[in-house]
Amino acid sequence: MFLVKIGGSVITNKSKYRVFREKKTSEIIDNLSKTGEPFALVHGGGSFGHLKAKEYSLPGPLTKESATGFSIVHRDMVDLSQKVVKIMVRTGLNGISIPPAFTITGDSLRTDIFQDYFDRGFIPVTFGDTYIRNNRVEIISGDDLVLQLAAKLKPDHVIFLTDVDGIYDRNPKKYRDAILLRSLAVEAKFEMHGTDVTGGMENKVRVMKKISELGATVYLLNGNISSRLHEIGTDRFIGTVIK
Ligand code: ATP
Ligand code: IP8
Repeated sequence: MFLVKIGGSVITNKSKYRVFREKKTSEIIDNLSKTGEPFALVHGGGSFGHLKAKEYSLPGPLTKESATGFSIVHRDMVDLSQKVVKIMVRTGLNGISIPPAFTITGDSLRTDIFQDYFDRGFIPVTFGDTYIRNNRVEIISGDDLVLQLAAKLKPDHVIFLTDVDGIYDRNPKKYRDAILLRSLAVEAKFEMHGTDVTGGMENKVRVMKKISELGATVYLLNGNISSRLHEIGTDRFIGTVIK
């Protein structure tokens, strides 16, 4: 099976509040469906998550102000997730969105719910979200959820889709001579989008390495060119692979 994280950098315009990229998202869902592989889906927040989280200083202590931020970010993320599920259903895929805020105990997702739906032929969908822990409003990134789900669902392939061709030796958006790393043999430098609250590419690479230690092959490729999903495992594949 595939476990796929669709980055917020692909399904939203990260700089403009709540701008959804419906066409790009449809192409991804369509290409995933055409691989014929069963899959589970996680998506990121992009401009539905990070902008308001930053505005309300989340994560942080639970206050009147941060509680408002909690409700806004959670509402926007549920909304984004339903937009994704709507496309899935239109494509003939039985998606079900499972919000982490309902299913997190401590910092751990109730992954058995995902397994149950998957075993019955549904496609579980989850997303980076806000949740309450002790007296704090926390944020869990989609990347960290992929790690928790990978431990439970034991996918053969874990796929991260972002708006760049793979992991580079430094930020390709800033350095035009950045080199695409086909594997992770050399050290790379990472920078975050200014509005990110969950650690950007650096946290993603940390998570990818941990997932590969679980035994899955992990890929990072460009979700804006999602036809590349069909080239996974072939010589034509463009992206980064961690085994
Ligand atoms: P979200 O958290 O909203 O789901 P995402 O998962 O799509 O987002 P980002 O966290 O935005 O992905 O990471 C992708 C960005 O990482 C790219 O747009 C790129 O500019 C940036 N980046 C920084 N350093 C690197 C690097 N060394 N290699 C590749 N990308 C990098
Ligand atoms: O975009 C964080 O998830 P990510 C989502 O996968 C929020 O890092 C709510 C900011």
